[in-house]
Amino acid sequence: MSRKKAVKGKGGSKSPKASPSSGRTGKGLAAAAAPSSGLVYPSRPSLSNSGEFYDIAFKVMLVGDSGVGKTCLLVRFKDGAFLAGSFISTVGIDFRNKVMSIDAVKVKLQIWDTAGQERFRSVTHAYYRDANALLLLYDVTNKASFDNIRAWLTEIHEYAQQDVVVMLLGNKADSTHNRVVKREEGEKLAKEFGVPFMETSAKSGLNVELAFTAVAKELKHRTMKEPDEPKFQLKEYVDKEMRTVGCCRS
Ligand SMILES: Nc1nc2c(ncn2[C@@H]2O[C@H](COP(=O)(O)OP(=O)(O)O)[C@@H](O)[C@H]2O)c(=O)[nH]1
Ligand SMILES: [Mg+2]
Repeated sequence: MSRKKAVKGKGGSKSPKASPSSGRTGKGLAAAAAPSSGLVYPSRPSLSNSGEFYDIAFKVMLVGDSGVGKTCLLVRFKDGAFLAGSFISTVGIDFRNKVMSIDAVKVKLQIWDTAGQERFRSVTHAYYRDANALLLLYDVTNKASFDNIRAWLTEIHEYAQQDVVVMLLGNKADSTHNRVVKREEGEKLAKEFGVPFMETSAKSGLNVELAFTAVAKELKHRTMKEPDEPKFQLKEYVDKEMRTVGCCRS
């Protein structure tokens, strides 16, 4: 298998390749064109000398109401840091690349963040169309963000690819005093829509790595599954690996 080189995502800067259809939505949504197979290849790998090699690549999008912690989740996953304060919510970043090793295969996740468009739920349909996976977030301290999940799921079902991997994340699980959405409510909603669910915290790091690893594993297995290999069970994997708040995972 020949390895490709990842072009490093630069927050708030140029995208690797602006697709004509998404140009009108602002640079934050200018997406790299994805071949119909779902794999994404950097258009100009020679641009970066510092990128890592990878075998397969996928686009992951973060969606959910403004303020739920999408940008913080991405920064935590990519840089291992937590950004406190409100300035980040208006800024947003466009995408970050991260190469993960999944069963000896280098999987590049190109993770897209919205740049504030979600305030008006005007995330464009082009944004969904190219996604191989969507992480849908609500904030456990904000009931409205939870109630809006149904509307987000409706959008997703309408505009995303049929086989898109969707995972529901209840973020800010560290905020025990301000919590208004019970974990069981998240579980129930996820079950209703048949999507895997976990609570996360961009602040403490709870389940952040797991959420992205689970998505990478699912996408890798779908793409590279041997005929006699059993199907990867995403939900079972998540349920087994997940740790609850107050426990041990970071
Ligand atoms: N306590 C806590 N605060 C968080 C967490 N994630 C994000 N925040 C805060 O929530 C606010 C909005 O986060 P941001 O990432 O900008 O949300 P976005 O609009 O969905 O991108 C910021 O003040 C963050 O510091 C978390 O896991 N726990
Ligand atoms: Mg943001």
